[in-house]
Amino acid sequence: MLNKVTLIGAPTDIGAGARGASMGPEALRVANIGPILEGHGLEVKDRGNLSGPANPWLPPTDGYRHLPEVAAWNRLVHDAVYEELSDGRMPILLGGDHCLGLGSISAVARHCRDTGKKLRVLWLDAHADFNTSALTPSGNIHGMPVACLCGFGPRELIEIGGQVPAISPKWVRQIGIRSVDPGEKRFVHEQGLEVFDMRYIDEMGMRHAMELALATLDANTHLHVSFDVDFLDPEIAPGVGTTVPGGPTYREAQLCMEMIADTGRMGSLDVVELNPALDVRNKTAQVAVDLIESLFGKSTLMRPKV
Ligand code: 5AB
Ligand code: MN
Ligand code: MN
Ligand code: MN
Repeated sequence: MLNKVTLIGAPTDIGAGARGASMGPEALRVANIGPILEGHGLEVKDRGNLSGPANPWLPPTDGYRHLPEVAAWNRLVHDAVYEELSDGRMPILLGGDHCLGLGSISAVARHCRDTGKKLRVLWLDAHADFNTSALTPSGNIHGMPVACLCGFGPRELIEIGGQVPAISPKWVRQIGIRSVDPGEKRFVHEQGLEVFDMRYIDEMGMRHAMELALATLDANTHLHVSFDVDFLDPEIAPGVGTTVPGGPTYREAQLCMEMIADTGRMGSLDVVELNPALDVRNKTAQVAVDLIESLFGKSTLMRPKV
């Protein structure tokens, strides 16, 4: 794993259905993300925040809300993430809502094409984010990034990384899913996304789900982790715009992160959908930072002798 990381703030809620994710980057900094990562031996650079268009808070047109602004933010994210990867650093995108996964992952895919690496995307989320303008119940583009990355979306969103589609559905593993819209569900099956939903995690356990989700990684794999904070159960993470009950507990989420760390293959990370306006004393930001520590190898790892 790279030991140089770069924090990239993208303070926007342009793709979301609730205002407030624009305050996410600062809440993560207030929860000490930088110094805590430094405490794990990483060299941390904070590039500060990107500056994109304001949120005009308009209703959707033709199935998309704020399409030009979403495209503008994602171009900024793409360029920053691509630059850091080219510099041999691991970008950590501090969102911002999840529409930004589009810019981030299209840059990662481009970097993988440049370097001949195999890409795997781990999507930690309550939602599949596989809507299109025809399927979406809301028009909110934070519910569409995976579909856009796979080539299903408007030109200005699918072409950001230079190649359409940016990724194949076969490269994606989704964990923690428990809220999928009816048309979206059909489309997920049709495109063959690999989904480990909460029922699967209940029945088989987080350990088994993660073993399968990480099974095809090899020495040449770049693993991108897209961490939508609403992945977590709202009991521990109330500070998100779209809470869905029945998510992973603190321990299940820790195990998930520890198993990712054990692979040593994580090359980039998004932390998105944190909404400080809905949080309680910044506790969701703190939980997110705790989990990020585990992603970077914090673990007690003490085993009984018997
Ligand atoms: B998130 C919903 N499926 O499309 C839609 O938080 C919710 O990035 C999307 O996962 C949630 O509006 C997007 C109902
Ligand atoms: Mn999401
Ligand atoms: Mn979500
Ligand atoms: Mn959300």
